[in-house]
Amino acid sequence: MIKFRISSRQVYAVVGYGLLLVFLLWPDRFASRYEYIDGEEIYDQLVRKTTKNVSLMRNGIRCDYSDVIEENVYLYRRPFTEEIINNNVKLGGEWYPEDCLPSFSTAIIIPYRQREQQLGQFLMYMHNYLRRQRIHYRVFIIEQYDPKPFNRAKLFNIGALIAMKLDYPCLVLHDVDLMPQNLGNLYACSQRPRHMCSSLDVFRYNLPYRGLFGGATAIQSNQFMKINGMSNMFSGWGGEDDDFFARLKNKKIDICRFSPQYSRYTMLKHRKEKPNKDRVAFLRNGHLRYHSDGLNSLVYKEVGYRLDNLFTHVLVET
Ligand code: UD2
Ligand code: MN
Repeated sequence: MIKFRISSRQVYAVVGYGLLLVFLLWPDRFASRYEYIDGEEIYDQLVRKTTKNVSLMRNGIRCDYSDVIEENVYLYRRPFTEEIINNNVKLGGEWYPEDCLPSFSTAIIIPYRQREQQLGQFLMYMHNYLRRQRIHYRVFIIEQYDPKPFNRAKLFNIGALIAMKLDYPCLVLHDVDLMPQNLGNLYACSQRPRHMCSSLDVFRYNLPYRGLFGGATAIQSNQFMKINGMSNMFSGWGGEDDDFFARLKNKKIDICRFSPQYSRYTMLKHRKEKPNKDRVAFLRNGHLRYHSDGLNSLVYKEVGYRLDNLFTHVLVET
């Protein structure tokens, strides 16, 4: 009889390689499962609402969105990623279809500072993408002008106020480095606030945790008002998205997601920003400030407002 002796090192190696194999062959093994809205239900979940000036237009038939949703075309490819096709975008980055009446008006709000190359790529692709969706939209770039730590949530509050003054019923709060890959992910608000990028390449197309509400979200303006917007106090990287989610939960507003085929995004490469070391503490006691920290306490200085060719450029000191 031959006796095998297995050392503990070998055991560790086998377990280790085993886990690695599971990780490689079964990528979503450890992902968070989540409920989602399937393709066929998407249209019924959307809130059909436009700005007044668009609803006063009388140019005939309503736009049809069924092909956009059903076909869910993969668009993140050339030429759409490389050049603006038939540029008929209005000054300030606004567009609506001329041959039908759109059902949705969406303000796309981008917090921004020193990501020039990403901004160029974003504008190019997104104007191709959004026009194909036949919605009415306008892109707002809210740029932090001061050198203080970057304050993503505060920039969203500023953008939301500006968009709401212009009567936009739906806000899409969007990172500059995220590109939606499939066309069926309509940039319109669902009844419940929506986490749009639940299937992201840098997370291996998985949702890391159910409460993740960062990246790209769609929320009705009145819902954003109801939660007093986002906190102005998270400066630097992290936490502000979780606080946003907690604010919704506090008002018993449930969120939703579209199915993964509709929620695929790619994130452009960048180095990781320095995390805010107070983020966990701020998050933990955030509930004490929901009423006093947000839209109703927003203080900032507008140092520029310009209608650029592809976007409305708001320059602010935070
Ligand atoms: C994650 C979240 C993001 C946000 C962040 C924490 C996802 C997919 N992304 O992204 O939504 O919650 O963590 O704050 O869940 N920005 C600039 N200039 C800067 C820094 C940031 O323009 O110097 C803007 C830009 O739009 C960028 C966004 O802020 O996309 C988020 O910053 P990030 O991309 O560095 O954060 P990331 O990828 O870790
Ligand atoms: Mn990023």
